Amino acid sequence: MSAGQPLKTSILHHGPEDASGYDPTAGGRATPPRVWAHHVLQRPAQACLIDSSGRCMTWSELETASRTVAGRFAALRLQPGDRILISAQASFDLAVAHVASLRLGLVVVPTNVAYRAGEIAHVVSDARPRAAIVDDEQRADFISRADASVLLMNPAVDVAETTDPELDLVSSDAPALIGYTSGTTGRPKGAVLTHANLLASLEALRVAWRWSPADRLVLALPLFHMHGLGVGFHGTLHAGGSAVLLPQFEPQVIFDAIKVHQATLFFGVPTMYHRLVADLRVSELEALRLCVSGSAALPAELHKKFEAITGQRIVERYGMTETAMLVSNPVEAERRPGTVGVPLPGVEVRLQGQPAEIEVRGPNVFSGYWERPEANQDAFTEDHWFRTGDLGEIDEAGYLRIVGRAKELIISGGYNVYPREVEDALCLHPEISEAAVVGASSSEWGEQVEAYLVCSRKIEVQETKAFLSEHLASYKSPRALYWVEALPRNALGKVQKHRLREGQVWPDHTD
Ligand code: MCA
Ligand code: AMP
Repeated sequence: MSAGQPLKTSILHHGPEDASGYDPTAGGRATPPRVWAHHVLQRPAQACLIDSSGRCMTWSELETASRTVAGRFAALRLQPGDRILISAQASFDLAVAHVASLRLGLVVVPTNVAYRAGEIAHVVSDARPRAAIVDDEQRADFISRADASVLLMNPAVDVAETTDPELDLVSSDAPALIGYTSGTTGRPKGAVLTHANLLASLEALRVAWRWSPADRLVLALPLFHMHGLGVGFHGTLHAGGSAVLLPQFEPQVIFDAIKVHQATLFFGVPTMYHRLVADLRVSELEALRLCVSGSAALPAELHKKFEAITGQRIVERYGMTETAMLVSNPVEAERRPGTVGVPLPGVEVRLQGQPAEIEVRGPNVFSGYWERPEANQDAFTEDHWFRTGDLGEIDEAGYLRIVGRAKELIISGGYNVYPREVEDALCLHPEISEAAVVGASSSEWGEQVEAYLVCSRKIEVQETKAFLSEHLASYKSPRALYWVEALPRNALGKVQKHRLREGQVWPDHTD
């Protein structure tokens, strides 16, 4: 496959479409909530969500509860187009508040529960939400310190007033989500995804993964990133299936949930598969119809080991906050370890430049970052392909392999860490004068955050961790430190990180 030649979906790989609640004739009115409404009519008494205590919520209960909460939002004068920040652990209340928001036409800004004051303040000042749903007092305080006018609610949204607004009316091109991500560079930017973007990706996944109302997903991913929210949660509602919502990833709870609730699907990041395969009960996963991995590279070795023990050939897929899902290994044709598969229905992929960057196009791809015209110019090519910042190659069978990144990004356990953000925070420490942050390969985390420091004394990991906890989510803290006399720089003064990693200039000074 030559570079520059677009790669499209093949029926051979993902198969033809079948019937669903998705109504392509709805035109400008086709939105995820309208498809979900179809399932309420089709299967009102069937389980839609199950929580960690085994409680069950049917489709009709989800409809009623989300209608009530949307009525409360409307009584508070929240209107379509208003942003609502949502930062909470997975629960029925969170699920209902999220569905209510989308049904009313609010734009959800999902926000990581590990964020500290500065990270929250950036999202609040940038997205200017009118309201926030938050399950923790400290985070509520961070939000009101950033903007005292934000209306704070807990996930139960237990406010007294309510109205009966018309729901599920927004148009396809209305924004549905703003997902914060640094993209290829800079401070986190809000990727604006419309209802149509989400719907295109959901329908592609439903077809490609043969996702049906009979499927039950064990969902232990957080509901504030595309993987757990846009794929796991929305995907369940789109397919008319059900999901067991778990607030944490804990292998024993996963095995129990699969058994007790007769689950058919599990989605996870590679760190989760790494932990599952180390557990004595791992063979219980053979009961599943499909295991899917994404958010970071799944090592081919782990893929093979997992198959040898469970008989499950994990379906690895590739996506981004800006695009939802792009490429997946097929369910019925060959699944190739070390590759992310072939484009999903409707998605086009091409490789441009040397080293070859992956560029994508399709109805799932967002049209720009929130209020960032300059960033949008860099993000898209002149002929409107989105530059992913990932480097790839396409093998002879048309499977995409991700071979590197053009962007400065570390992916640790599926969470993105931007080295620059950690370097800036480290340099706030009075005894650190310079810092260079890199991702080092780790069997558990995929990559782990490490830092090279120029400092007046030997500072230990625990100390930087305590110091950084004021500024950054704890998963961003370096797990190893190296002390150097100076950072290697080129003639223009730019730090040469590859020289740090290769240890060409400085020996390891780690304990
Ligand atoms: C937790 N810790 C981490 C990570 N997670 N450190 C580095 N990398 C991580 N990923 C740290 C915490 O800060 C904490 O440190 C300590 O580990 C224990 O925290 P806990 O929450 O108990 O950790 P865990 O339950 O073991 O979490 C591991 C995890 C989690 C389950 C693998 O990281 C996770 O849910 N990852 C998935 C993230 C995700 O959904 N990514 C999708 C985004 P301390 O003790 O110091 O406080 S990407 C995306 O959406 C795109 C579109 C895509 O393609 O999917
Ligand atoms: P995010 O910005 O959180 O949406 O993360 C998107 C990034 O995750 C992509 O640009 C890739 O670098 C990475 N990613 C997602 N899935 C995979 C995968 N299966 N293999 C390698 N990298 C992946």
